[in-house]
Amino acid sequence: YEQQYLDLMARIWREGDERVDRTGVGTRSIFGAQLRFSLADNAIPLLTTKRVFWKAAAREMLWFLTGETNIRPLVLQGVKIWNEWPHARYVRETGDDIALDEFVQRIADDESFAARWGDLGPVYGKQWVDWPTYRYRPDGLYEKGDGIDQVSQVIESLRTTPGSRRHIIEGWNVAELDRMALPPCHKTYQFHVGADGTRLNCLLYQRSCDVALGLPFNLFGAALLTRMIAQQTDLEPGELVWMGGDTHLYLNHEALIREQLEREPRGRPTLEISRRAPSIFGYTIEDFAVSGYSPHAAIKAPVAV
Ligand code: THF
Repeated sequence: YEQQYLDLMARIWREGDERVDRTGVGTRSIFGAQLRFSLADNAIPLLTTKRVFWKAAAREMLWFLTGETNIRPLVLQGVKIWNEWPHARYVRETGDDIALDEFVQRIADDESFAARWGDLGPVYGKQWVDWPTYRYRPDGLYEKGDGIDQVSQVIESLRTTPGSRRHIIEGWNVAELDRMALPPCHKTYQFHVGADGTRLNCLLYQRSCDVALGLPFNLFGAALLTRMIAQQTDLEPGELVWMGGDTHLYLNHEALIREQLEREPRGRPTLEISRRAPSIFGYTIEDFAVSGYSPHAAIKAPVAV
């Protein structure tokens, strides 16, 4: 299964078009890519050709499910993957050229500082469980309606109308993109019950994908979400299909890419979920265990902001 990832990485590096991207770092990119992973028998798409900090990816997924958009809960759990964006905004808006580590420490120590500077805007979690709605009044103006919990709705629709083709969690709220620190990359999750009615499949559409740093996290996260939803809906895990739009490698990840492509995959890790939580919102990190994971060493690389 991992070979698909390595083949994609090799192909982008070999054939991708070089372009200057939003971050100014530069990428090689292809447009349109697909990967497929079986989730049967607890199989999990977790790369072994470098150590992936799957607990950080799991904590990020649990954080999405809380509806939270402030990085503080992640910071307090030692998850660093979202720190760069609030830091960049702080430096830009205040002119205070504080170091990243120091900024993150302040987010941890000072709740009101975190409230002011730690928020990413209405990103994933907010849209997933509290998509804003508007009610039109007779006078033609509109007022705020109740938020939509897409996650609960998908679980309900999987239970009541499994054959539906509308089991979708959408992050791309057009009206709110301009208030997000970053518009969603993994923007659409579609769930699907296989023809025999017992298996839950997931298709993730990602509009923009950092193959070296982000994709390993995104694949694990999507697989974990599918596993939790399968458990909540009494379905067996089926398949994860991943589709990428602009699928790229950053030019400054060259050393990582060369190193990783020389390594051989090591076995097939599995993910066990130790208990069925009372609802999709009731899982904790202690409920998840990965077995059979003895990866090659982690490879450090800078994230493009
Ligand atoms: N922006 C860019 N340029 N790449 C991304 O992958 C990305 N994301 C999220 C939002 N914007 C993005 C953030 N997710 C790492 C992993 C996931 C991220 C961001 C960074 C990362 O640096 N991983 C390292 C270290 C992990 C750690 O310290 O815990 C790694 O080696 O995996 C894609 O959703």
